[in-house]
Amino acid sequence: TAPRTVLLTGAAGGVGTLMRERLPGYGYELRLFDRVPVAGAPDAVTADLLDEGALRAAVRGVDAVVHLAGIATEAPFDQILQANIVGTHRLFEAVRAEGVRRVVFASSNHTVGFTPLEAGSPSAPLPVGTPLRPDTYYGVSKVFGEALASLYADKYGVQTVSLRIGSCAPEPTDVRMLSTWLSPDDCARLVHAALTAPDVGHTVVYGLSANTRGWWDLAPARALGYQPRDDAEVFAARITAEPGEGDRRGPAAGLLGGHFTDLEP
Ligand code: 15L
Repeated sequence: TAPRTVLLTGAAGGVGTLMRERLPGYGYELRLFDRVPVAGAPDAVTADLLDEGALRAAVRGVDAVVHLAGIATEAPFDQILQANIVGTHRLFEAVRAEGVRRVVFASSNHTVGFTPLEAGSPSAPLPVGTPLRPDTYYGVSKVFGEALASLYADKYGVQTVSLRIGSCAPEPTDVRMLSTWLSPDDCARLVHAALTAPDVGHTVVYGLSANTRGWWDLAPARALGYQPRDDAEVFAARITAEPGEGDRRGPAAGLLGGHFTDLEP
């Protein structure tokens, strides 16, 4: 049966905010969780992922979890370790202990950020099975999360989908995002597909809109039932570069992860 009650972790964050506005439209009843208060949501649970009691209580009784919580960019290793690695482990442990049947994990394109641009083009998009080349400790933590999702699927039968999200924002704001953009509406379509597709085991998919300049293979997401409706190209004139030109400035220009490949923790 399709999940109805869903715990959204990281509900106050960037993607969390966009999702809590949209997922109820698909019929989900959301329970919100974040370490900071969620604006306009007095019922949200305000707790840290490392607070096991609070996490167990939040997970109890839901049909699925959409796990968006964690640090969303590069940071010192100890911070990534606690928030993204230990935190995601605690989440999966709570899920296993409470018998929750499905987790949708927010992974990232930065799991493959050191891949050269040439490896992913609109005509030959980068496959999910490409060697992992994380561009940051942040990207490494997402590789860990995908591995954990795989373990909990194989060992404990939790249905898991890892979404390698591109750039989820209201609009693309630079040339790279003409390739990486995931519109908020398409993100909600993707999360809904990941929550409802049957027999996913552990599935990894890229999450982007149907971008004319998209770099990553959308076939795995489409196989879940995802049908993107947006294309960053409609913003191209405003952002300026010609199709195919890309943003060629700087040392990070030749890599899928863009400026993340240059970030210092
Ligand atoms: C990510 O994984 C980040 O969380 C987000 O802030 C964006 O920078 C995005 O990737 C991106 O690659 O644009």
